[in-house]
Amino acid sequence: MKQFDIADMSRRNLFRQLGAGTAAVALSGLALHTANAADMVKVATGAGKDSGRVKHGNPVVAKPTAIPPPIHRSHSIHHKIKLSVDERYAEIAPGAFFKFLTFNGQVPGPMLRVREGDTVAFTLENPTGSTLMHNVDMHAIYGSGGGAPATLVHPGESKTEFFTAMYPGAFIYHCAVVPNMDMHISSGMYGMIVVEPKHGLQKVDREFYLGQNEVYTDKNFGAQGTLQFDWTRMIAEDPAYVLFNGAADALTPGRFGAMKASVGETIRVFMVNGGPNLTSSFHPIGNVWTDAWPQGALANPPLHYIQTQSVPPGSTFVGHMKLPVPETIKLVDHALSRVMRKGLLAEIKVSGAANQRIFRS
Ligand SMILES: [Cu+2]
Repeated sequence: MKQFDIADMSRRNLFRQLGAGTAAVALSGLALHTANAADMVKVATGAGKDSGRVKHGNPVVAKPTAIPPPIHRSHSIHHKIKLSVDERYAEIAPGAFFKFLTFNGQVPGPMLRVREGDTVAFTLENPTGSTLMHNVDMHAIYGSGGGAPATLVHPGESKTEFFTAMYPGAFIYHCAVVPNMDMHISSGMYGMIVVEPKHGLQKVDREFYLGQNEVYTDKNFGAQGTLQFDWTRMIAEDPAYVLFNGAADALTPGRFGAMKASVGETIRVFMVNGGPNLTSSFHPIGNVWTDAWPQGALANPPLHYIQTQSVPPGSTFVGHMKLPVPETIKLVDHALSRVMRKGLLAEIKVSGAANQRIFRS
């Protein structure tokens, strides 16, 4: 672990040397997902041919605790759910800006939560200020393209589809616009819909929501300024960034804040891998997945004490962790070059009394 920490610090030092020390943003700032007038600053130069129409906005980092609560109903209900496209330039790393394509201005897009048997009227809205067409393929749906054709919206359009959540599990939703769905997902257009089984989920003390995706930019990790999407690098599956929640080291104390929990609690982590191309080897450093549902397959009994779980692009993972001792758990993709050199890190700070029987140094 020591080596990991040392190397991690040197990467942070790189940020500092690059003048990024002022980039830390308080976690409370994450609530400001919606652009306001101050965000509507036009990009002056070097941001691509459509830059004049795309706003410069707040960070796209989704707050990992801003998710719907667990469902305790024993009957079905009808939901009206709307997602809005939000294209914006935002910081991908301190001092580096990228044109994100998002649902509701956050990466991953909002976690949606329904119960098996619920019905949904789902609307995708694409504001007039957008530059591109978008849609949503939701893996929780029986129907053509997971609803992608039914929700294809040009800028200024809004479309609604109806579906019944027929089967339980945690599923990805993502933009699937032809032919550039890979670029749209890489730029942030994915999220998770949880269809809880009729009997509900096991009670836990806290829940967290993470999304992993890789971003193909023309300049490498650490470069400053405006980064352009790099199609050649995407075809080669050679991303400059691999990220949790849309920014380098997003969920760490020096950036948008670590997740927090207490000794004695059990927590649930929902993770969606947008990809578009890389499989994640999802691992909690300093802990283990006590209960693990690969593929977010909540209809099945969990596996136990899983160290590292493959999460393919276009899929999800749900896992529980027990927290018997105080520690900082680093959530990583165990393809560790992505952690050390491409920005992928999320931390959970576990506070409380030590248990010398379980661990002491
Ligand atoms: Cu799209």
